[in-house]
Parts: sequence; structure tokens; C-alpha cells
Amino acid sequence: MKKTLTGIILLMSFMLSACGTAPTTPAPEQTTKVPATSTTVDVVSSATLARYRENEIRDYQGVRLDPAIGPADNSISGVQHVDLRNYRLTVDGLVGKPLDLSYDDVLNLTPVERLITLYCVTGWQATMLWRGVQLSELLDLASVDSEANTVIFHCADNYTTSMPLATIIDNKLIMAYQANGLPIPDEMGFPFIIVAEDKLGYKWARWVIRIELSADADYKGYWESRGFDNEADID
Ligand SMILES: Nc1nc2c(c(=O)[nH]1)N[C@H]1C(S)=C(S)[C@@H](COP(=O)(O)O)O[C@H]1N2
Ligand SMILES: [Mo]
Repeated sequence: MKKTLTGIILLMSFMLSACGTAPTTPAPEQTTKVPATSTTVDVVSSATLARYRENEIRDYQGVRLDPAIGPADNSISGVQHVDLRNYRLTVDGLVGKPLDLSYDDVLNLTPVERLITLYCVTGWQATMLWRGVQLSELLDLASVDSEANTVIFHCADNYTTSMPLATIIDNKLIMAYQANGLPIPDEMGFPFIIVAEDKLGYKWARWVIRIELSADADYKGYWESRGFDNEADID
């Protein structure tokens, strides 16, 4: 009896994990727009409209952008509010020159802008216009050691996630400080979010405070150590 109860509790807590569901790949057919009655369209759009911030860009080259504030927060410890006055970004681990950067130091690097969609395991998705820096520029500044093969992102809420160094370099991944023309809102990871293009939402580290270079290719972050796939490919 006691065992059954423990089992049920374990099962329930697992189901509540990572944006509220057990691991599944987002079903594209669920997210494709289907013709709806005008009432449905109105309800959906007014709820979404309410989440746009003042002066947020809503269209980019004919594509409708989603609000940078999502419909629900599923963060492990709630939304973080990072104070820039004592914010530092460190890049350390297997590097020749560890970095200790301010917010402005990062904004002074070469800006890149890209339209990229975030897919959460629940099927929720959001397409935004991201502006930030290419992670490889930061890594070059730190002179990464040749034995490093993994990049571990540490966040203000103690969340961690990682990606192979090669994925970051080959896919020219960026760390963003703007979404839809405005600073990243607290809800989306102010001051910095890793835009893990083509990877599931749990690779998109928010409120990044430390980028650690490692040789531990088997490192598992918060959700990865709880059963979510370490590759996290969207297809
Ligand atoms: N620091 C931190 N980053 C995080 C998370 C988190 O809990 N803490 N959650 C991840 C997950 S599971 C998703 S889907 C995206 C978006 O989270 P949201 O659904 O709460 O908006 O942020 C990712 N990055
Ligand atoms: Mo997620």
C-alpha cells in the first residue's frame, strides 16, 4: 500500500516536470494553424495580444512574431529578477583566459539578429526575432583549451544545461539580449538567454550567469538528469 502510494507520487511528480508533461516530442500537427471559427480566433488572439509589450516588434519580413512573454512560466524556481548593478557573466573552466564580463561588455560585441522558434516539450512554441552575440565570439575571447568538448550553462536559479562545443560552433548559436526589438523580459531570461536553435526548450538556458568549458561529454543538466534526452533535437 505504502509502496503504491510512493509510486503514484513519483509518477505524478515526473508528469509535472519540464513544462508540465512527461517527455514527448512536440506534435507538429497540434501546432499547425487550422481553420477555426471566428470566436476561437478572437479568443486566442486577444489572450496573445495581451502579452505583447509596448513597442514590441510583432512582424518581421512577413512572419508574425510571438510575444516574448510566454503564456505560462514553468521555470524550476519561478521567474528570476537579475539586478544589472551586480551582474557578471563568467566564462571559465577549460579556457586559457577566463572572462568576467559586465552586461555592457557583452552588448559591445558584434551583434547578430535571427528569427528562431523555441519549441517546448509540451508542444508550446514561439517564434521571435533574437538579437545577441555569437557564442563562438565569446569562446574565442576566452581561448578555449583543445581538450574541451562540452559547454555547460549555469543560471541564476541554479538551473544547468549543456551542449557539445561542436554544436555551438557549427550551428553558430547565439546568446541573446533582445527579443522582438526589446531587452529580453525577466520571464524570458533577462539579461541573457541561450538561443538553442533546433534544440528543445530545456536547452535554452535563461538568466545565464556562467559559461563553463568542460571535457565531460556525459554531463547532464537539470532536466537531462531527470530523464530528458541529452541531444534534445526537435525532429
Ligand atoms: N534558468 C532556467 N532556464 C530555463 C528553464 C528553467 O527552469 N531555468 N526552463 C527551460 C524550459 S523547460 C523551457 S521550455 C524554456 C522556456 O521556459 P518557459 O516554458 O517557462 O517559458 O526555458 C528553459 N530554460
Ligand atoms: Mo520546456
